[in-house]
Amino acid sequence: MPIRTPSQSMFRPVQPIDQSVLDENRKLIDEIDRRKILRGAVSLGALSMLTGCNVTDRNAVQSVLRAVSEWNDGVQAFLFNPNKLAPTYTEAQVLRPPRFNAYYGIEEVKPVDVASWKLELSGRIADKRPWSAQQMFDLPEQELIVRQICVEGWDYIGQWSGPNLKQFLERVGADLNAKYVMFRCADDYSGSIDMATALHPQTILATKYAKEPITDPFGFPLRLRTSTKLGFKNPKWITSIEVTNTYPGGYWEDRGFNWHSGL
Ligand SMILES: Nc1nc2c(c(=O)[nH]1)N[C@H]1C(S)=C(S)[C@@H](COP(=O)(O)O)O[C@H]1N2
Ligand SMILES: [Mo]
Repeated sequence: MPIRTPSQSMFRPVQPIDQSVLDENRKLIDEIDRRKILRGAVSLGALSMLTGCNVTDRNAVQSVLRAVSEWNDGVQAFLFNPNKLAPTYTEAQVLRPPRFNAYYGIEEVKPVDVASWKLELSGRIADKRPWSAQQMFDLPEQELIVRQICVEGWDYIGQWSGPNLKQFLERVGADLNAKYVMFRCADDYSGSIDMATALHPQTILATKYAKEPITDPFGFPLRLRTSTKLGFKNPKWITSIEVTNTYPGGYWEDRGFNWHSGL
C-alpha cells in the first residue's frame, strides 16, 4: 500500500478562516488544490500557525501559498515513492552557515552539554542502552547534500553527515515493521516520521554540517536529516528515539500539521 505523504494529509482546518482572504487567493488555492496538496477544506489556520503569519495579512498568506505550491512542484515526484532518491547537489552550492529556524528565536537556543547528553531509546527496540555523543560520533558516516525546504517559504542546500538511520535502527534491533519513529528533543520539540521515511537511503542522524560538527543552533550534537520531508519533520537536539505502532504526533503535527502514514 502506498504511504500517505504530508502533501496528502498534513493540512486540516484548525480555526475559522477569513473568507475574504480565501476569495482573494482563490486562484492560487485552486491551483494547489488541483494538485492534491490541500485536502478537503483549505486550512490557512494551519499555515498561519506554522509560519507565524496572520491570516488577515494578505501578502503573508499569498507568499506562504506560493511557497507550498512551488515546493509541491519540486518534490512531489519523489515524495510519492518512498524509495526514489531526492535530488543532490554539489559542495559549491552549500550554504554556510546554514539558515536557522525553530519555533523561537536563535537567541533563545539553549546549547546542549555534550558531556551529559545521552540518546535514549524506547519502544520497539531490542537494545535500549543509551548512546553517548562519542559513541554516535564513532559510527560510520554518510554524507548528504540536499535541499531543506521550510513551509515558511525559504530553502537552502545543506551538506550533512552522520550515521544512516536505517543502519542505526538495525544495529539497536528496532522493529523495522513498526509504523512510526518518534524523536524527542532537548527543547520541548518533537516530531515523528513514518517507517518508510526512516528507512529511506537518504535519511541520516546528522552530527556534522559541511564536514564540521553541527553548531549549537543547528542541533548539536544530533539531529534528524531527512531528504524527503519538509524542514519541520527534522527535529534538532535529539535526546530520544522511540519506535512505535501508536501514532505519536509531534510539536507541529499536534498543531494542525497533522499527517499519518503507513496505512
Ligand atoms: N528541536 C527542534 N527541532 C526543530 C525545530 C524546533 O523548533 N525545535 N524547528 C523545525 C523547523 S520548522 C525547521 S524549518 C528546521 C530548521 O532547521 P535549520 O535551523 O537547521 O535550518 O528545524 C526543525 N527542527
Ligand atoms: Mo520549518
